[in-house]
Order: sequence, then C-alpha cells, then structure tokens
Amino acid sequence: MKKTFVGVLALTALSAAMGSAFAQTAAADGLAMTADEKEKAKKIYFERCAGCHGVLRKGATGKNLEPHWTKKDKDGNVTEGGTLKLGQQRLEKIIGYGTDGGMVNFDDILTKEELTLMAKYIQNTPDVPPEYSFKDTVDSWKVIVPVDKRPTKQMNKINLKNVFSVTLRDTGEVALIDGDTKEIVNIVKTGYAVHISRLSASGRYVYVVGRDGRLSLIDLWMEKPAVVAEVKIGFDARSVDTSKFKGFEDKYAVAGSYWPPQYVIMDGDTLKPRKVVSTRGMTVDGEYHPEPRVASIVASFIKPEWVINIKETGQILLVDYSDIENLKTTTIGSAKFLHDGGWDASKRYFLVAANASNKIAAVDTKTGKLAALVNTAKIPHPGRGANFVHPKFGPVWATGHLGADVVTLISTPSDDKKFAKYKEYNWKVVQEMKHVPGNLFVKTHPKSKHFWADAPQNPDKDLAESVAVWDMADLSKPKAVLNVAKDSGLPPTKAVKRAVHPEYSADGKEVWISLWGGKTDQSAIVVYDDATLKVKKVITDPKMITPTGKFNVYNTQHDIY
Ligand code: DHE
Repeated sequence: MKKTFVGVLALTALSAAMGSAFAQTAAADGLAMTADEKEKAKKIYFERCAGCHGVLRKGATGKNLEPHWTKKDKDGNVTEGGTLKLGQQRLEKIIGYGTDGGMVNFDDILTKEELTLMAKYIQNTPDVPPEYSFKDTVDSWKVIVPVDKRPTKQMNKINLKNVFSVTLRDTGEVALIDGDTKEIVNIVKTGYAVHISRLSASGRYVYVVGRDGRLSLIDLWMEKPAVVAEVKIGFDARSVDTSKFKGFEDKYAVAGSYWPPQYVIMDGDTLKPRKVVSTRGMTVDGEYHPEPRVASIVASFIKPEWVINIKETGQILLVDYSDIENLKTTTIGSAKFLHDGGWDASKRYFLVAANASNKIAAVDTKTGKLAALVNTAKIPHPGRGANFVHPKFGPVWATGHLGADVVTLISTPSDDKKFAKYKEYNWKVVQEMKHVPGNLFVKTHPKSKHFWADAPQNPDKDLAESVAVWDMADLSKPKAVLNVAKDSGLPPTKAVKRAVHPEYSADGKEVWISLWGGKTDQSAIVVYDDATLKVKKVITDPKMITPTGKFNVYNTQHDIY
C-alpha cells in the first residue's frame, strides 16, 4: 500500500477526542513518551497508518501492530506463535524503508526523529477512542435548507444527468461540474479529506462523505446546487448509499463508519438520524473483533436492502430497510478484510474484494446467500469493477489489483439464454490481462468498446501518471497507454500527478481522469474522447486541487460500470 493511499483518517476530531486516554501507557522499557510526543505520534498514526492497520492496531490490509509483537521484553523476543518480536531498531527500519510485504517507506516524508517516535509509539498499548452515540449524531445534525424551502422542480438549466461530483480530497470540498459544458457549477465545502459521493434514486440529491464522518447532502435542483443538510455519523467514515428499491426512492440514506464501527440510517431528504447499528462481533473465523469497520455499502434494486460489507469480520450484511424499527439483517460469512466492490451486469450479484485475503466474494442478493468466493492475484481493488461481454467467455466482471500486475476477469452468471453456453465458466477467473501493479480503479460502459485501468500507486512516475486502455473486442491487441499528466499540458511539479479513477460521461462517450497532484498544486481533470482516445478537454482551475474520485450523476444513480 502506498502512503498517499494509506493516508488520512479523520484525524482532528478523532485525535482530539482521544485526548487523555493515552496517559497511563508505557512508562517502563525506555518507551515512555511525553504528552507532546504522544500527541504528535497519535496524529501521524491517524494520518498515515490507521487506514491500513486500524485504530486499535489489530491489522487489516496492514499487519497487526500491537505490543505483543512490536515490543521486545524481558521475557524473550519470540511470541507464543513463534514470530520474532520487532523492537525499536527493526521497527524504525520497517517504517523508514518499507518491506517486500507491501509496507511502503516513509523515510521521505517523516524525519529521522519522527521515525524513532513512531517506532516507540507502536510499542505502546493502543488507545481506545471514545464511542459516538445516537445522541451525538442527532446533536450534530443540521438542516441548512428545510424541505419546504427547497425548490419543487429543477431551478437550473443544467443537464443534471451529466453532472460530475468531483472529490477535491485535500481541500475537503467537492466540485460539481457540468459534464456538457465542462464548467464548474459550484464548489461546496464537505468533510475533511472527503472520500466518495453517491446519488439518491431520483438523481436529485448527492450524498458526500468525508473521512471525519461528516455527511453532506447536496440538492441539485437549486438554482446553484448547494449543501442543504449535514450530519456527523462517526469520527472516521468512508461509505454512504441511499434507498433505491421501488417505493423507497430518496427515502433513506445509510452511512458507514470506521470508528466507531457502526452504520447510521437517516432520512434521505434531511439526514435526520433514525437508527445506529453497531458492527462489532465475530469474524468469519469465530473470533471477537472490537473494530470491524464498515467498508462498501450498496443499495439493491431488486429488494429494499443494502449490502453492507464489514471489513475485519468478513461478514456481508443484507440489511432490509422496509421496516427500520424492526430491522432484519441476513449475515453472510465470506472472507476477512472486505473493502470495495460493485454489481455484476444483472445487478443480482454483488462482488466485493476481501483484499488482504486475495479473494473476491460474490453475494447473491436474490437468494441472500454467498454465491462464490473466488481466489485472485494479490490485493484485488475493484473500485466498483467493470462489466462487459468477453468475446470468448461471455459476461465478465473485472477487478484490478494493488498488489499484482494483472486485471482479473471473473465470469458472472446470466439469465439471458444467449449466454447459457458460458455457464461452465461462472465464478471462475477466465483471464488475467497484463497490467502493472498499483492499480486502483477499472472502468467501462455498456456503450463503449474500451476498458480503462489506472495505476496511481505504481512507484514508477510515468506509470502512475498514465492509464491503460484495452479494446474489449480483441483483448490480445496491445493496450494503449496514455500519459495523462503529459496530455494535460500542466507545468511540471515536484509531486507526482497520479492519474486516477476513470469515469464515463452519462452517454458513455467520454472518459474523465483526475490528476491527483500535490496538496497545494493546481491540477486538472483530463477528458478523453472514448472512441478516438484523444484529449477533448482539460478542466483546470486554481481551486482544482487534489481531484480524485468523480461521480457522474446518471452512472452513479444507476450503478453503470
Ligand atoms: Fe477509498 C471507495 C476505503 C483510500 C478513493 N474506499 C472506497 C470504499 C472504501 C474505501 C471502503 C468503498 C465505498 C463504497 O462503495 O461504499 N479508501 C478506503 C480506505 O480505507 C483507504 C484505503 C485508506 C484511507 O485511509 O482512507 C482509502 N480511497 C483512498 C484514497 O487514497 C483514494 C485513492 C483517493 C481519495 O480521494 O481518498 C480513494 N475510494 C476512492 C474512490 C472510491 C473509493 C474514488 C469510489 C470508487 C467508485 O468508483 O465508486
């Protein structure tokens, strides 16, 4: 995992809230720290480490970092399991230089003193951050424009289907961009290190979640679309979705929290909190886990249900929202460390990466059962994946990999008779297309002939700044490699301009790629013509800083990928 990705938790709030809880730890062993040192280490840990290792340091994508094996002690240097305890010097080396196992080096962004400090910090007992109750959520809730003061019809002339909600990661904002004119309609303040946007079933409301747990609701019908309600659902969050089943359109939103590990159900048009549900419990291996974080959430179109994926336990929850007072949940065991995922083409099966287990779990939302657990190459990272009809193997769903140089194609079932002959391949890896490691997102569109994959986490600058494009009709043809940073015409910067997250326009004719540059650098979104692979437009602006995810209204509303 790369440091830009491992990155940033919700920090200020969580770090402050943890306050004095740390004080009693580690006095002996030369590991005692002053209050100032602890404060500094805590902040660095949240910003750089917790995303992969967890707040309680139980490990997820990253290893367990509890003192029982980070700290050497007088009883010996080997754990009960026979693992060598690490100790100060070895830890400093690992944090500084990284490991072959996927831990990146931090020697270029942390000083020598900070490396020493962090090695010391993770030999101390982890703090337990405070809980965040339903009352806390309710107290944080703000309606900025009440429903009866909002428009009753669309008040602007924008083609709302083709609006893109663009994450400006490090400024904690999203840019709403008109996909037809490529003009920025508005830039709105959202949560810290803002993460993803999702749409209401009608396409009117955009829900944006920040890593600080702030959920912002944007009304696209306003003359100038803006935030109409806000709520803080936890200290640290990544996911949100809405109710999309017939009869429940725009009724509810649900957001998942990393800390505390829980999800919150809200009214869709006001974000009024309705219910909070803890996700603590047993892993698929039958062990209790105190920090099972809520990873991806997706709304079913065939039932009033959300698929809620719990990272550390490997449990996939099908939460029936038809009666939230008497919530019914189906719990499906899959594999540990669930992360991101998307629907197959039929939208019956949800495929989610158990990334640190190198598996894709597929859940059948019609029967409410696990359909398959597919072994893949290292660290699958699909984003939402991509669906297309393979010339030889029929319908497939694709995932890229952070840790391997392939894109994996998995055959998915179909009720369509013309695909019956491909049944024997279902849930098998039918092909691995050669790519490069460090891929985060893949994308295609039902109207496109092309398949796109980025590689923003690749250590090679040129590869990180480029995307690869395959012709889906003939995957044996050499892929085209487009250097997006060069194509943007932006001046050179010290920071790598990582080309990230291909997203299609509503008509499937354009592909938008973000250039995720330095924290203060003006950057851009490069728009390609999908048919010719030529640059159509470079969208740039002084406020275009660290653009990452882009969410086209129509494609996100209908889960088209
Ligand atoms: Fe994400 C989706 C978690 C870092 C950009 N990311 C997701 C989802 C999860 C997740 C659980 C699925 C949400 C859903 O579908 O409901 N992301 C995490 C992390 O825990 C992690 C690894 C580390 C962290 O500390 O946050 C992390 N993510 C990043 C980034 O650094 C990225 C590349 C840039 C950024 O803006 O933060 C990033 N993540 C994204 C994007 C999606 C996403 C763009 C949605 C993809 C889509 O097409 O729907």
